[in-house]
Amino acid sequence: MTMRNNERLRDLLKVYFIMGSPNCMEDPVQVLKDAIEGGITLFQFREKGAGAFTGDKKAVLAKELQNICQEYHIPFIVNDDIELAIALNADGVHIGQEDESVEEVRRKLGDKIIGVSVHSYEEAMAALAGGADYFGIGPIFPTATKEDAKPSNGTKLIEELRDHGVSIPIVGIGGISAANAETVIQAGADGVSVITAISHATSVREAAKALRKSVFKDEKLLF
Ligand code: TZP
Ligand code: MG
Repeated sequence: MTMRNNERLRDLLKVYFIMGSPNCMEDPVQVLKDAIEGGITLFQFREKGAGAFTGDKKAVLAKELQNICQEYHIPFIVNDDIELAIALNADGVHIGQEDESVEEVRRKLGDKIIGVSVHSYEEAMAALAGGADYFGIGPIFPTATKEDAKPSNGTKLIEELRDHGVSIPIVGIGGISAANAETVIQAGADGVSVITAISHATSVREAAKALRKSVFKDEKLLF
C-alpha cells in the first residue's frame, strides 16, 4: 500500500520529528536514533539555518539519516530540496509557498508523499487542487526556530478546514511540546511536528516518548 493513502499517512504524521544539523546539540545521527527509539513516527530532514550544510556535506548527512530511517522503518521526508529527494529516492518532500508549485513537484515525484505548508484557507484549497497529501499548519505557538516564521495563529486554520469538511491529513507545527500537543490534536490535527521539543531536550529519547504519549493519550479519549 502506498504511503499516500490518507489513513496510513494520518498515522505516520502523529509524532513527526523534523531536524537538520543546526538543530542538534550532538551528532544528528545519534539524535535521530534516540528520537526513533523514543517513538517518533515520521522524520523530515530540514537542513536550514545558521551553519547549515550545503552541497555534498548536506547530501552525505541526508543519506546517513535516511539509512537510519530505513533500518527502523520510519519514512524519510526531505524539506524543500526536490532534487535531493529524487536523488535519494526519499519517501517524500515537504514544500512551502515559496517553493515550486505543488503541481510541478507532483509531476516530478509521482507517487511520493508531498506535504505543503499552508497559512490560509485559499492556500489550502490551492495545495489540495495541486495534489498535496498533507498540510503542515503553523506556527501554532510562538517559535524561535524558523527565522522567517509568520506570527503564531493558534489552531484557527485547522478548525476552519475541519469545519468545512476538509479531511486531508493535517499536522500542526511551531512551538509544540508534550505539554501543549493535545490542544493541537483536539483542534482536528492528525499529528504534531516538532524540532526543538525533541532536538534540544536533555534526553531526546524521553522527549520523543513524552510527545508520543501526549498525542496517543488523546486518541484513547476519542475512541
Ligand atoms: N514552520 C513553521 S514553525 C517552524 C517551521 C519549520 C519551526 C518549528 O520548530 P519548533 O522548534 O518545533 O517550534
Ligand atoms: Mg520551504
